[in-house]
Amino acid sequence: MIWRTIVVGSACTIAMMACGGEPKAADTGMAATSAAPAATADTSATAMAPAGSTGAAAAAGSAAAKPATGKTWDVKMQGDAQGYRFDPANITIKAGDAVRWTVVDGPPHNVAFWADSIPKGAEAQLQANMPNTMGPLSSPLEMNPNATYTVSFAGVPAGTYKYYCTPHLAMGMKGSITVQ
Ligand SMILES: [Cu+2]
Repeated sequence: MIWRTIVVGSACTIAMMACGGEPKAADTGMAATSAAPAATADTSATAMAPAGSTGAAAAAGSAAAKPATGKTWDVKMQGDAQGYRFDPANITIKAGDAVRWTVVDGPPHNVAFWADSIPKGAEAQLQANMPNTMGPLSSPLEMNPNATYTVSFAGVPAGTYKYYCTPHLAMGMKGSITVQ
């Protein structure tokens, strides 16, 4: 009786879709597997972050960081009653500008670009322009209010660079930078 209550309760809490949707999804093994990445993203997301970029990451080692030559744009990293978000989420900058992300509340936050969303040929230089990455195109986790992370967009192709916060991707914390 007690055991049954716990199993049903946790499956509904962690994976509400499974409870409301198809009966077959109630299998506890499936529920645990699908729920785990989102629920524990802050510890396990590093390994799963940008898919399919192993080869490009190796090539990234050949690029040297290029410092910004233009303006620095500020983006806040927030998590409060209104949700987890980058503010502003979408910005347009010029080649050679930099973007500086600042933790306002709700850390840990980070900045991780989808390798398959950025312009062709951008990956090696972008990787080189990202300090202290914890994975391909993935910044370290910023733990403290007022912590900043700055990326130069010098030497990278024009186009749109989509990114997300690894711990809060499941909560919709995403943004984009369009380089003109
Ligand atoms: Cu975040």
